Amino acid sequence: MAGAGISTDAGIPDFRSPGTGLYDNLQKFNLPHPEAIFSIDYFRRNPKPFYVLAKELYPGQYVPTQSHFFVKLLEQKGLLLRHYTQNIDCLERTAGIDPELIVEAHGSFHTAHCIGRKCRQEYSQAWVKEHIFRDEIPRCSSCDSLVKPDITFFGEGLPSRFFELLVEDFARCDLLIVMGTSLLVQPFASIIDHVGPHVPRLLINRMRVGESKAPGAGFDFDGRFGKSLHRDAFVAGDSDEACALFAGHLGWLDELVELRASHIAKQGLDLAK
Ligand code: CNA
Repeated sequence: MAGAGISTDAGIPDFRSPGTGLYDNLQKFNLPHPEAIFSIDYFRRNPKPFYVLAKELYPGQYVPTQSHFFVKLLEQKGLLLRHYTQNIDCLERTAGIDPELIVEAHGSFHTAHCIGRKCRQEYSQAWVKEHIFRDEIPRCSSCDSLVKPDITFFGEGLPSRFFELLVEDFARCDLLIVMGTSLLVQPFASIIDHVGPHVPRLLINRMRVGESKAPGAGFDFDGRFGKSLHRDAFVAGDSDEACALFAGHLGWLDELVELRASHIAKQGLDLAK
């Protein structure tokens, strides 16, 4: 399970990191509150701030991080059951992870729809992108309502794929890795409790998050609710460093470094620039 923290080293700000997170840097939009930029009610009234931000963060301008390629490596080793991400930056797809193995729990820029209540016409990513980069608000050619990328805003339901795969996947999971998320957004945050009671859970994050307030609800790193249930571990720090550390212990470090390097070479990118 992943969140915005696995993409910060690619240069995409997360929401809640103090100082660098998006929520501390939205003053120019004059919003009633920071979450408004991703709220469906506010978007219907004033879509411009979202589209300005979408242009800045648009997928395709960033290189996946070591953390994304660690997940790709798990796939190559036949160890990845599924990658549940809250991210909308499409960097998992860019890293070459099989889309069948990805659940984009908060949607993505990959498709878009008219938000007219009766219309719901689908639009391609390319069509929406053209508008965004011309600083135009995309509007439906049939009903003139706003067209919005299929990312899940506050006030909207999660994609059906999330609920369809969740039950079976989490019942089959034998190690849950959670990286780069504050675990504050529901229902995503609570699914850590859907794995079996003895399945080890590893949190890799800059800070401890998602901790138990009651037995069986959240991480219990210190065994507060009984040593027999002590199956949670926390690695503090950057997810890229932690992924490199684990890859090293597993004897995969060269493969991990090579995966990212060959992606960069294939794309003809020069990261020194
Ligand atoms: P968040 O609430 O901003 O939390 C991010 C967490 O990651 C924090 O606890 C940070 O301490 C931690 N963190 C930041 N950088 C690193 C790093 N390099 N290594 C390890 N930990 C790090 O973001 P969440 O994902 O928890 O919140 C869910 C929202 C954020 C979803 O709805 C996303 O769509 C949304 N979002 C996505 C992106 C993206 O697609 N890249 C960017 C910003 C926000």
